[in-house]
Amino acid sequence: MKRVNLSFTGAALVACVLVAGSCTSGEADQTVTVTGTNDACELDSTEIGAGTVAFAFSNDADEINELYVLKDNGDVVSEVENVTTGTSRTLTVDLAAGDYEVSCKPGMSGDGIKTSFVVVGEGGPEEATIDRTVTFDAHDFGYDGLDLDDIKVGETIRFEMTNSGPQPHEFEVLLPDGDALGEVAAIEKGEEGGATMTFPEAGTYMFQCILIDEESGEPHTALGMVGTFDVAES
Ligand SMILES: [Cu+2]
Repeated sequence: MKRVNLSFTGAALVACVLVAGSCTSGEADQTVTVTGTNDACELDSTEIGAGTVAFAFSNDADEINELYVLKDNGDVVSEVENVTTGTSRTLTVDLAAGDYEVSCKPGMSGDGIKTSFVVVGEGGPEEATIDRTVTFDAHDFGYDGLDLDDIKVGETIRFEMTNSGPQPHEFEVLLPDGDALGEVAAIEKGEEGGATMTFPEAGTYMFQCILIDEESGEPHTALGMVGTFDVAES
């Protein structure tokens, strides 16, 4: 019995990235179909009811693919990566009313191919109240102004990142057990991106940019874009 439970938990964790409590392994209220091809990211419905939504994603592109669900300001709600050609994965998320996009990334690179959709009605997660905003800069290869001191359990931080380096950069935050908490998705030089994260437990968290430097073939983590910080009991 124990073994069955463990493997189920593992599968649920792999299925989606938890971003500010918006990812769920619970029963979906509805299922929509997303088909990724080489040049399209097709949704079978562009008006969806608020609540728990399962995005059944089929990768019909010639390359490995990933699917993002984004708010209209570019914030990542959730994502699924490493979906190989001809396979399907389901991304289940809680959505409140608002404007959103799905983005498919054949080859797992670039801005992605986007389709807008709208969520209507009551339900879904409540917007977290932001306790503080951390504004910082990403460059080749590091983060400047990233103040992660004195964070307490339950605190909600809005991260606002500007990329001043020539290369694209991202900002991923990992929980003490290594699972993803949230991310500022990869942005190009001169662009700005953001993410809102609530810290659910005490411990040592990690932040990183795992994009690849084409010149050296090294991930940006190996070039200095990685670090840790502590979250204390409140
Ligand atoms: Cu980077």
